[in-house]
Amino acid sequence: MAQTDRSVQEDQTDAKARRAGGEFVRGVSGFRHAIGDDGFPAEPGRYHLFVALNCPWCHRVTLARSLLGLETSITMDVAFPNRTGDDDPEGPNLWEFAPHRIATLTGATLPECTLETATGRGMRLAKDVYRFEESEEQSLPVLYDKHQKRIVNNESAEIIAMLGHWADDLGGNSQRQPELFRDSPSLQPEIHRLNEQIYVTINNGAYKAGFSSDQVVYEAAFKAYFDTLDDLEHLLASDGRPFLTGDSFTEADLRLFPTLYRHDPVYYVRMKLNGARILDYPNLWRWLCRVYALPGVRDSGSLVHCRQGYFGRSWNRVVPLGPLQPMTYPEAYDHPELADIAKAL
Ligand SMILES: N[C@@H](CCC(=O)N[C@@H](CS)C(=O)NCC(=O)O)C(=O)O
Repeated sequence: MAQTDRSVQEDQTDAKARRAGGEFVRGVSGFRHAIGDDGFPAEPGRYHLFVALNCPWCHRVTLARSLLGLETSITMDVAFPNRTGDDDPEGPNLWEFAPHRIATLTGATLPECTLETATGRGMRLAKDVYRFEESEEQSLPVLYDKHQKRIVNNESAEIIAMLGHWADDLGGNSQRQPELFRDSPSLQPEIHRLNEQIYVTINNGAYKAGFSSDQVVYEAAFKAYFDTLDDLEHLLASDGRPFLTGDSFTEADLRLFPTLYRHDPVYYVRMKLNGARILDYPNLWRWLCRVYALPGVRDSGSLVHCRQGYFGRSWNRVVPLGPLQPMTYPEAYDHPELADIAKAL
């Protein structure tokens, strides 16, 4: 069996038994074509993304799209943050393109949500896009070819690498983030090491803590999550580097951001990761504010969608209002100095 790249996906060994034992085990994405392969040339205006803004894997992809200046040449549809309920004729837990739906958090529709605009069939569900290719899958993100009306790939780790590699051919501007996906040999080993640690203990680790129904699994995931936050805090503190591998923003930073962006306002409560706030890690907090200030990052995500999505269904649709101290989020991400205040307290 091929060796699992643990920076991309979860090891599936005994997955069935582990799930039965209460462990959350993430499945593997089935569509793994690549731009540049036969039939998928790198052309501006040809590709489309299906995403949900509460999904951290989708956030990787919207970040890469914005940071690489691909907002116009790669179109995008946004699903409603709460998936279908038990009353849906197609069943529960399905991503729906339904801009008319009302968010309980705001009492209004969400302006970012769209209908499905790429297949030419106005499909209601992401599952319908898969079903058109006789697939039972239903996850987001999806990279779609509007010319062939086909799914290219549904693995975020591979989608962001493709957007990085073909940014200029796709009509973007790779010079906006010169070190992003530039494969500089000197940085690659450290980027890969960080990607694997961050995927296993932070990106997927948060779900293992929040979605597992076994205390031992939860506690192991909780410990691994905060051990890695400690490691990263020390890494940044070691020489005051602005980004994880040094002076440049790289893929390792891009992969860490979606989880830390969700930690204080969502995961602290929803994933039971209440060991500390990111605000309690002065260097990680300043890193989070630094990345948030990069051109294209602020608009690549939405905490309204995150809060509505993560609390919408399993929490009786009642969305917690906090945190309010030291200030509301995401406004707090414009204030790197808050870390010093938090430390002084
Ligand atoms: N390995 C995939 C994971 C994608 C994923 O699990 N997405 C979630 C949303 S956060 C999803 O759509 N889950 C629904 C499902 O798989 O049924 C990636 O990174 O793209």
